[in-house]
Amino acid sequence: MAEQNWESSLVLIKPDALKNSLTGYILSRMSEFHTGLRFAGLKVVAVNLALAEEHYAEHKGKFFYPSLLDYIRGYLHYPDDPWRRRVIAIVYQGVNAIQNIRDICGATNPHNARLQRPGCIRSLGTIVPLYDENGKFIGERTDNLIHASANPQDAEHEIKLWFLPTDIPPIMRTFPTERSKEYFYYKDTVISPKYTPGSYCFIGPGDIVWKSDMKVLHQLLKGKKQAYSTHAVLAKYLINKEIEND
Ligand code: 3AN
Repeated sequence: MAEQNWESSLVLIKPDALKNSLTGYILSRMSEFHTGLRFAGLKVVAVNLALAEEHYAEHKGKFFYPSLLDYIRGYLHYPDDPWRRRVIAIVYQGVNAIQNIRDICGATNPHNARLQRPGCIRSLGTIVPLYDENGKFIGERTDNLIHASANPQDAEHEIKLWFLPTDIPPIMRTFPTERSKEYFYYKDTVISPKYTPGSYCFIGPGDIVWKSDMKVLHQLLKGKKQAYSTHAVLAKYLINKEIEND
């Protein structure tokens, strides 16, 4: 029998799913009644550039990377409706949540999803040809409706990328947190412990933060090499704020 692991997973209902009115269908397919999965966090996110770049960092440099950023940010499906450019981000928890959700989603490429697992969510997706500026075909974009974490390491990284600890009820937080003793300000891509005119305070004393983020912020202030990028910490603090990095 497969090992029974209690896991968290990040699911993103992407702009093409919203455009095709598949949100209710996806939530129903994932519902606790059908899958045993529980919501731990859920929010509507206008995806800022830092968040998109961090989320898809592993694909940087590939031919489809620029279109991937435009896709998750809603520019491709809502070129004329900025207010519709958003995704629904969900943290699910449950036994073997990661693989269970991946099975419901199906393969990355919607054609393969259709062949391998008819009826999976991504079988409803599509692929779109991509051309360079000279009109030469360079490959295909996979509009696959939904993102789901691939493994426990990615799930932890992605949940901490999209969610503040306080977006998740205390009893459901599965990663260590700590209370900040300091202020952290942000202005023009620079993080500082001191206020300067026009800067934005994103963490204050008493705020609950991911422990691993606090470590990165301290490494940053001491000028040390960081465990991961500053944007991976900052991006979630910019979500749905008017201060964005683009
Ligand atoms: P998955 O979302 O199944 O975990 P990843 O993480 O490898 O797949 O890819 C992230 C996203 O990048 C996919 N959801 C898809 O939109 C896009 N993508 C991945 N591989 C390709 C590819 N070969 N061609 C075009 N787009 C791709």
